[in-house]
Amino acid sequence: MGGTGAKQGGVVTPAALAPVAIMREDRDYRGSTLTYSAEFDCTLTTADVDYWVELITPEDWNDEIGSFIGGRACWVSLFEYRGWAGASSPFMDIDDELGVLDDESSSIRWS
Ligand SMILES: [Ca+2]
Ligand SMILES: [Ca+2]
Ligand SMILES: [Ca+2]
Repeated sequence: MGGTGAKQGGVVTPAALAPVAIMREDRDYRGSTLTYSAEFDCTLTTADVDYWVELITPEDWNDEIGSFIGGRACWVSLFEYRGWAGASSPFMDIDDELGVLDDESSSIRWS
């Protein structure tokens, strides 16, 4: 497992299909948007990983996310470093303020 992808066959790419998350540059859903989309809904359990991004790109979005809104029944977990390392947030479907991960998130998992 690595890079950008999905167990279910959909590929997580910005601005395609239906959103699994809309990232916002600033807290309270403000600022620029970065949309991740996929072909399938996430599975109901959060014991698996349905989609993932090993390193947030483009580079100006790394250490920039301030809030997000999930979609496709997906919950989102953010990580401080690339490769899902460092501090992380629990799976959440929406978050208006990321706390210690504000401007620090570098990788993502969806479930
Ligand atoms: Ca920011
Ligand atoms: Ca980081
Ligand atoms: Ca799941």
